[in-house]
Amino acid sequence: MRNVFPVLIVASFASVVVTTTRQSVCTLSYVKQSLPTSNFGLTIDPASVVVSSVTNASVNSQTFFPSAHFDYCSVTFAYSHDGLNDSVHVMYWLPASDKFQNRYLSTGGGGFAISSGIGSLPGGIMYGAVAGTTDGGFGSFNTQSDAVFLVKNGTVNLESLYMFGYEAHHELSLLGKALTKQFFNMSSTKLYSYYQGCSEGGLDSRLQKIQRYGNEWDGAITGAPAFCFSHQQVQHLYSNVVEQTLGYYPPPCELEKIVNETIAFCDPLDGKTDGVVSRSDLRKLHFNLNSTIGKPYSCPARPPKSKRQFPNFSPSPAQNGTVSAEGGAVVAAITDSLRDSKGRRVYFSYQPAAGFVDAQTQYNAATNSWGLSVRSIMYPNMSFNDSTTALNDWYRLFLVPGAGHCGPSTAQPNGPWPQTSLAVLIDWVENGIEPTTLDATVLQGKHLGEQQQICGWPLRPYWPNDETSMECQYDQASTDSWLYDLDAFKLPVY
Ligand SMILES: *[C@@H]1O[C@H](CO)[C@@H](O)[C@H](O)[C@H]1NC(C)=O
Ligand SMILES: *[C@@H]1O[C@H](CO)[C@@H](O)[C@H](O)[C@H]1NC(C)=O
Ligand SMILES: *[C@@H]1O[C@H](CO)[C@@H](O)[C@H](O)[C@H]1NC(C)=O
Ligand SMILES: *[C@@H]1O[C@H](CO)[C@@H](O)[C@H](O)[C@H]1NC(C)=O
Ligand SMILES: *[C@@H]1O[C@H](CO)[C@@H](O)[C@H](O)[C@H]1NC(C)=O
Ligand SMILES: *[C@@H]1O[C@H](CO)[C@@H](O)[C@H](O)[C@H]1NC(C)=O
Ligand SMILES: *[C@@H]1O[C@H](CO)[C@@H](O)[C@H](O)[C@H]1NC(C)=O
Ligand SMILES: *[C@@H]1O[C@H](CO)[C@@H](O)[C@H](O)[C@H]1NC(C)=O
Ligand SMILES: *[C@@H]1O[C@H](CO)[C@@H](O)[C@H](O)[C@H]1NC(C)=O
Ligand SMILES: [Ca+2]
Repeated sequence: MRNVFPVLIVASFASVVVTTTRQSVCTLSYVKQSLPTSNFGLTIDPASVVVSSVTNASVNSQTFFPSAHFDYCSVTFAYSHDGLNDSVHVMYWLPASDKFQNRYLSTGGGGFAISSGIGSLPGGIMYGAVAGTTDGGFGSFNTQSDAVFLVKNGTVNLESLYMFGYEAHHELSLLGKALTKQFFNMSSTKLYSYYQGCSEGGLDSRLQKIQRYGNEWDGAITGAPAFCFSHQQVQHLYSNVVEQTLGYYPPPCELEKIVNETIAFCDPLDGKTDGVVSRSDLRKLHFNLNSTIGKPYSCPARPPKSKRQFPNFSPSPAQNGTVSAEGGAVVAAITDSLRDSKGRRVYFSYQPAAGFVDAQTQYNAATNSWGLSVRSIMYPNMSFNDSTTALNDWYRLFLVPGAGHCGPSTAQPNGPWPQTSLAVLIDWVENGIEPTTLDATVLQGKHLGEQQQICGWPLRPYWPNDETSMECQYDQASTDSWLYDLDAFKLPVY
């Protein structure tokens, strides 16, 4: 099992594997002598260590990093928890010595995947960081936590659950930082440590880990955190519950039409007609869903595709019709979000103009529903402005206009995407440069490559005069529309 990983790496980048003079430290013997020796309650299996040197690997521009080419040393090994007969695999990519910039990065996964395999590692290497990923002990880097959730039917595998929740990433960082220090002879030099992940990768467990192990990282990027996971999963079911309760199952084309109409109405509200709803809050205040009722829609048939190549693709017939009152009512109920029988809110829903993916047959796309649990928990007795100022000292929220879940949205292609957040975070941590706005790039469509800025909460973007100069403005009604009260629960929900 363990020997497949380096092969994967080489194959995916079609790189030449050679050991150069410059990377002469990328050898089995040097890595073995650099392995962590501290007693973390973990035992590394020396026979499991695999090392390979890769030169001039190239990656194309992706959601979380721009295109680049670089050399790296790939190291994988397995460890077990003392007293348990288990086996957890970790993989680290180490930059060439002359590119190393005293940084370490742990990378996260999404959904029930604890990591993105090698997919996120280039994003660390290109900033001179050692980048690490873990399999959580689930059996392989492709095995997700739900596959090992049960020991037997009815019996939860608590070891796997804790690993998924917080242990595996804690250990990944412990071992990765120790390896980095030894490998690069750092002794007393400060090693800056980071985390980057999205969705589950930003999950409350990762936020929770920041609470549990406060000194573990110097900075973390938790994109679209899937926080209050249990409640959030229920929210995912809610769209179908609405459809069942109201007895109306809107054709996907009808929902798409409602989304398109919402985008068309809301796009100019931010002062710039660019196909991007930068102020979804203004839709909440100004858009009446009922205005879509009666609008004609039509979508072509989706013919069947190869099951092998497109396992998640389901064919559908051509659809046409007009938006119905029932369709409008379903969308209104979904947007209002899940409430208990007394009308108290359980979780928040999609931001307006997001696609209604849960309402359809597949899960996962646009949410943009970032939450605010942190401010009121940390600073319960401060005014909104004071607590926000205190919070911004160490925690900043950036609402990405028109984005999908953990990536740009095809429905709003001109929207900006923060591709280089790690560089911004590094500048904040290492150079004290506070990100009042976040650098972003348009990653698709006719404005591909355009640089934009994203406002830091609670300020919101607005183009007051012409479409070229954006202001980050404070808007009380907007702020209020973002403040949710999860009052269905007596205790704070984490
Ligand atoms: C590395 O690869 C890039 C293309 O991916 C190429 O342009 C460049 O010349 C290569 N550099 C070296 C040192 O081989
Ligand atoms: C430990 O696990 C290995 C492989 O999974 C197995 O071969 C071995 O018998 C186990 N040892 C004990 C003491 O359970
Ligand atoms: C698991 O247990 C439940 C409850 O005993 C039973 O209904 C179900 O069929 C079992 N599932 C499998 C896959 O054995
Ligand atoms: C660390 O020091 C050892 C001993 O001096 C040396 O052989 C090795 O190349 C150094 N490692 C790096 C990454 O420079
Ligand atoms: C929604 O807008 C997209 C992008 O303009 C378009 O491709 C799609 O056909 C529209 N859908 C409907 C139902 O009008
Ligand atoms: C939309 O129409 C429904 C049904 O006629 C009505 O109950 C609801 O109040 C309307 N919503 C708004 C915001 O006008
Ligand atoms: C809608 O579909 C029906 C039945 O396939 C067809 O007769 C009609 O022409 C279509 N209308 C539009 C506007 O495409
Ligand atoms: C907030 O105020 C309440 C009531 O005055 C007090 O009991 C609580 O300790 C305060 N909390 C913090 C974090 O200061
Ligand atoms: C909060 O701060 C904003 C500017 O950031 C200001 O416009 C607003 O008046 C302040 N509100 C209160 C209640 O002080
Ligand atoms: Ca706009």
